[in-house]
Amino acid sequence: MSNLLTRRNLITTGLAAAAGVAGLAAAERIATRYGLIPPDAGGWLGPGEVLTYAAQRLLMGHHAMAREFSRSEVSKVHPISGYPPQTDEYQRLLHGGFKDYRLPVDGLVARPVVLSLADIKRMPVRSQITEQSCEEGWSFIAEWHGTPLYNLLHQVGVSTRARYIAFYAFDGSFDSLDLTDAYHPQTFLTYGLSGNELPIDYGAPVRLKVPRQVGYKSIKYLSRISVTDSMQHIGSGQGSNQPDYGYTWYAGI
Ligand SMILES: Nc1nc2c(c(=O)[nH]1)N[C@H]1C(S)=C(S)[C@@H](COP(=O)(O)O)O[C@H]1N2
Ligand SMILES: [Mo]
Repeated sequence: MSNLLTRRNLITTGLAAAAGVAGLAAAERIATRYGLIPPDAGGWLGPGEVLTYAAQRLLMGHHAMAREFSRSEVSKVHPISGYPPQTDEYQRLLHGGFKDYRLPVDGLVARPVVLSLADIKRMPVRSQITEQSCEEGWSFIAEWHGTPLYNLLHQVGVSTRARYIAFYAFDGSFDSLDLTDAYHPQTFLTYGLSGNELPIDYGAPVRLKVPRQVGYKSIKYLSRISVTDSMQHIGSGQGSNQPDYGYTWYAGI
């Protein structure tokens, strides 16, 4: 029996037990229909991660919100992960005050666009005071400004064939979200921090904020967004460069 089947069985057996579903075949249909099998179940994920994804999708539903805080709870120190991109392209954009910054949004969309920073700032402005937790053990609460990603997704018209949104960065990082997390109201395209422009260290000019997942899903220095029906062409097929460091594609908290 393949790993995929073994792990599928693990979920469906658990589902059948937990939900009192009559029969494994019914549980299997439910797990597939409601998207409880993560896209990487056949590969490098352990059963634990598969269950985490399934349990969060089941127990938290599609609209569970990350906790939001008040301004008085904002952390004094905002730790930084990584370094600003050293590429010529990024350095040129930075020195031009990001006037020449362009964000292509392509793939399975009706209306591909190439957005300037001004275009992004014209979308409805929202803020969130949320906690970012790094897999390395630190976290901080900060106030971020931007627009919910769903505004962009509505603008470009996501195809019914779409399953993932891939995010690429100027420093070579990349990651992806399923549509549940991509359309989640707290998933933001972010260009401001604490009432100011997004500082370079925190991902200028535009980053992703995904407060329902661990920090590495909040890709900084966004250079391209692409809508796809498969992870096959996102990196080496794992949908993220984090698995190269031993971390999982789905990192819900
Ligand atoms: N492009 C890019 N995005 C990135 C990273 C990075 O190195 N490059 N680090 C990630 C990690 S591991 C974390 S915890 C958060 C940290 O965000 P911060 O530096 O704003 O605190 O950014 C994430 N996004
Ligand atoms: Mo991190």
